[in-house]
Amino acid sequence: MGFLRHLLSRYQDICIQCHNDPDADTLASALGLYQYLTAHGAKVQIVYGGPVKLNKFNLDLMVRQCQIPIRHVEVLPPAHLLLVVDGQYGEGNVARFDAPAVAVIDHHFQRIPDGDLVLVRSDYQSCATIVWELLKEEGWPVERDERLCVALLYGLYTDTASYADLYCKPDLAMYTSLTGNYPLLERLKKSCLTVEELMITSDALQNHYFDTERCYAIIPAVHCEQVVLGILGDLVIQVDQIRATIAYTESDISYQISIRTCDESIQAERLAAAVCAGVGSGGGRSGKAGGRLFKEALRRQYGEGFDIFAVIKARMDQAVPPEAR
Ligand SMILES: [Mn+2]
Repeated sequence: MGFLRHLLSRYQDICIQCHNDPDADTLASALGLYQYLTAHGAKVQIVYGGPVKLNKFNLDLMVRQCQIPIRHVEVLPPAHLLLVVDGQYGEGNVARFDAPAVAVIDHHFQRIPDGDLVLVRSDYQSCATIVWELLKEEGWPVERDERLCVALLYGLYTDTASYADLYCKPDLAMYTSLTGNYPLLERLKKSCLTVEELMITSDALQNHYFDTERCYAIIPAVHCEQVVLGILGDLVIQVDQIRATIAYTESDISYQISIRTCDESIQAERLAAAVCAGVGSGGGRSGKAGGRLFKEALRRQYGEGFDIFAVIKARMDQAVPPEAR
């Protein structure tokens, strides 16, 4: 029996919880599950908690146009099952609510014990892709619903730096399967940066490090979304002497990275894999790559007070050969 059928066979009153400060991926995942579960007779609500209320232009537009019935709560409404999406129960970015039963669908590093209500695929680049696979498994015709297609694609888009860092097979499969001509998606894609993120971008450019021997750049960005890292990399890789860039930012349990290369002696996906080796995962294709370095793994390897810049620099020095002149 598929995961969703299994949920439905046990629970008919379900509260879907998005992670705090919801992003497009958690919203898309919630919508997909909401549609399927309500269509099969369950009573379903979508909520999120935490101090920050949805206020970004693009997410507001997504919520309205894709009709995602999400609301902010301080107290969990009564439900038989709490279903956490794009995050894990008990994690810092998921407001903790007491619930009679908890299920989790997520694509981050697994920090909770396995269970028959837990589905964590850490190698997936977006939670939307996991939901898409679950819906397909139940024969749900995702592609017939434009709102849902747009939501799922936008979740993937924002979690993979505008698809640029897209490398994982299942994520690519969803991309190929759902891609179409959606005016709403085009509008959403061109609304990824907030004014604040524009400032983060300019700060990050200001603070870049340029290695003159190996001709690569490291671009540290204040907490931002993957899409911002991609924009930074796409810009800095165009600097004449630079052969590779790595932009990174801190999120709650990991560091996100985005890599660009333009020299055939340095392959982006190999560089991402080398930078993430043993402490996370990364991959990519044709000059673009992304990945994550998990803090817990970094602490194990480098000690409590590790310096992320030094770690990344050491790994870049190892992986990027000096330029042959
Ligand atoms: Mn996600």
